[in-house]
Amino acid sequence: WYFYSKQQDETPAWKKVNYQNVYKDIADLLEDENYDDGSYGPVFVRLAWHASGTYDKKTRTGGSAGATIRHAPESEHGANAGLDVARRRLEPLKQKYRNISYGDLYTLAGVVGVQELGGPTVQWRPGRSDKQADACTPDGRLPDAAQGADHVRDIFYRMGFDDREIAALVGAHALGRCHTYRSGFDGPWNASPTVFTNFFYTELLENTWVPKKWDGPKQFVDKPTGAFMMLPADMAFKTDPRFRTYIELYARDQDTFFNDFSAAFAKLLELGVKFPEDAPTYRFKTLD
Ligand code: HIF
Repeated sequence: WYFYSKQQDETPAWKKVNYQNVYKDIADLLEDENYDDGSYGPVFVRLAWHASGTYDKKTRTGGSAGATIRHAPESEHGANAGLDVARRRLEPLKQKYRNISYGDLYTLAGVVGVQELGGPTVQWRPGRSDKQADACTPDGRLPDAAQGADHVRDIFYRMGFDDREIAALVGAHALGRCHTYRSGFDGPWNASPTVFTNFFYTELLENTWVPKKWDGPKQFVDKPTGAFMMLPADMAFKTDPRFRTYIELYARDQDTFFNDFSAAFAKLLELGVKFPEDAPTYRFKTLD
């Protein structure tokens, strides 16, 4: 009996979780007709990305491993405004699956968001372990939407991405919208913000984008409808010649976009994580 109980105690927490069940439970949390465009998927994708995108390859700090995004001061960083909504939505699952780490829960929620909204399968591994507030990253590691191509490159090169990967990631702005009470910007990027498509690229290339006339921060709207938006940082992908090559590729070839996005997003969620050697790689089935 002693031997048996000792064995049990030594099973690492991450091994005691059925991740396909967690996937299903997160998927069941997505739909809510009273929230935004009817789905928490987009804000889960943003949570997973902001939890991960603090990584700095030189100092090997940041990334999703510690889930420091849930602690102040990181939770209060301007770039993270509104993500408390996503964390609160997921909290009951942390209570239900006591052995899951927040880092695994938040990144898995991003995978669910992408897949359940019609995007590609994203490979994912468990085994992140949470850290306390003293591991919070400094403000300024996430991109500033008011800036252009140089800034976007500085931020994503720091994480270890190249131009093609950055251009593939930005297609996620087909999902969701900007909220004046979160970022100050306003509106969705296209007409189907709860479906994962390559419309970010097609809209960016096919529309004429003009500065929005308003008191808010500088952003662009499509002419003539004004229904859709682009951030100054999004516009950089159209004007920068090296980014633009990939934007044109992904606009005409949705399969290549899906493949490249899947790889780049999986890489993002793993930045800085030291996985246990026996952590399996999951390819989750989507719900029907
Ligand atoms: Fe976003 N992003 N992002 N983003 N983002 C916003 C919303 C979403 C940037 C700025 C913003 C990526 C890159 C960049 C999503 C996913 C990803 C908002 C609006 C801003 C300002 C927040 C709000 O007001 O609610 C910048 C400057 C980026 C560098 C180019 C990633 C590639 C596109 C890495 C990525 O995956 C998603 C999803 C949303 C929508 C959230 C929602 O609540 O609907």
